Amino acid sequence: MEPIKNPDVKYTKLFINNEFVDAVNGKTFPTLNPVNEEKIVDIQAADKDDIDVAVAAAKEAFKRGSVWRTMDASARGELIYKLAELVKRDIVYLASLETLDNGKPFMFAMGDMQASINVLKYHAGIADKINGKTIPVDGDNFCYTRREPFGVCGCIIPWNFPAMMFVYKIAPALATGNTIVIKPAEQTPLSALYLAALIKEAGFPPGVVNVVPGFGPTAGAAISSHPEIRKIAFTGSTMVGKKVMEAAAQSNLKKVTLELGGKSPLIIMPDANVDEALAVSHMGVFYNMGQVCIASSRLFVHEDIYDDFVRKSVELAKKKCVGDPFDLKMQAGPQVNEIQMKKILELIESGKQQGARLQCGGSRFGDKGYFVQPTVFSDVKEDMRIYKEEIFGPVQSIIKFKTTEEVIEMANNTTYGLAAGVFTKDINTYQTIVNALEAGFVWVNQYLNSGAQAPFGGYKMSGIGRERGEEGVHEYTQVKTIFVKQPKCAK
Ligand code: TXE
Repeated sequence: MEPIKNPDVKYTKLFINNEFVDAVNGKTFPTLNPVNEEKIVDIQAADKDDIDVAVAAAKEAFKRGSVWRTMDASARGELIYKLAELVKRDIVYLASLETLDNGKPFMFAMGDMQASINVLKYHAGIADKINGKTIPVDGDNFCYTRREPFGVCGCIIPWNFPAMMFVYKIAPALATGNTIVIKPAEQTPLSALYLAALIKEAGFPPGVVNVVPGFGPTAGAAISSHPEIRKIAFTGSTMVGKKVMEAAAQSNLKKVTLELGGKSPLIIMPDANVDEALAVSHMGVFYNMGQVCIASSRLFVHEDIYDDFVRKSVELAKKKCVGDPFDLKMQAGPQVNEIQMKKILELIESGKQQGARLQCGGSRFGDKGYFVQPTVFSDVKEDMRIYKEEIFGPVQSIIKFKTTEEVIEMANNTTYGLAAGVFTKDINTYQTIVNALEAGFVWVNQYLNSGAQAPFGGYKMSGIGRERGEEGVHEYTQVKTIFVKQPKCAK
């Protein structure tokens, strides 16, 4: 499949009530091409006033008696399915737009779009299967529960998987009958705005989905503190996650779900299939230029196989083709922006200074665009910043261990708890490790694979709540319990 190298940008305005509109104050911001640092286009910037307009539209769409509110759940499912088909129809264009705006290699962007289609189809199917319960309570009562929508949901998403994150948020919210105000990341607004046009084309009523590109401290903060938004779903940094939760608490105690950062351990036991473990641990941290919340950013390798594993990991990193993400031969593109590139280079510097052994990479790649060389550190220790902090870049940190007990302790020695992995052929070892790991998602003899049906989310400071699967759907509902007086003879 060939990309469209210069995709036309069709939409640059806020999407409210199924129309593209200017921001109230008319301000704009540029979105940049991370390959050449040049402006792609100016985007209308939402601020507090625009969030108020968008929330009013979403509230109106949710009003009792509205088209959306009275629509059958199966009909909501059909609309979501239609949206999935439109994404499929325009997959090459959407993936090309994502590559342009984010810098990820085109085939990765295609993978994101396919994952988005899968997530939409899952939620299309589940829309009319969100059941309550009948509960055998004591006394002359009939008791049942209903899972009801919250009403207006706010969503704030990051730039590492722009379209996918958009879909992860809107699909369960729509399946459960909510309405939405969603803010894409300021670095990557383009695919979200195109998806907005597809939402209209699919036939969703006006106001059901409103897309408000803008900055975090303005538009984002206005969403998290809005008194009429009843639930907020956020994906981003742990630091901002705390702010979102604080604003939610201070405003109206809206329900909060958070998907935050990680420092995920991947453990390679001495009996592992080394060839597979090598390839998987490489992808685990270098996929999407390391800009993945579940990146296997701490690689624990048993001392018996350590030297060989490090040597081969370095060979893999050195072979990586870095360059123009529209070139199908490239396996890595640039980081999303200058801030991220500088953060990564600064952490690499800290690794060098704190005594980790730099095996390859370690610098910027070229002098135009936000490229970073694939970097491997060995001899990483627990007190180093590269062990503790989320780098979010193409940096592999390898740590040597001796015993199972020791590696469990080290793996859990982090404030995060998003994901983890283990490679071993021993059933007892794998069960011991899997059950001991403090992480919301654990892979065995693989890493990164996932599915729309499987719940995903973090332990500890990696998040609150789950996305995807039935658990993810339930996060967009609140339970109403109904007690009905019942005649004795009905018991
Ligand atoms: O994240 P922010 P940034 C991690 C990763 C990365 C670091 C910083 O380590 O290097 O975070 O990235 C919005 N109120 N992750 O600065 O700021 C913002 O506009 C409300 C991990 O880009 O958290 C954007 O839409 N919203 C992560 C979103 O929050 C605010 C993915 C995320 O941006 C806000 C991204 C505020 N006060 C970064 N300030 C993952 N879990 O995958 C910002 N935002």
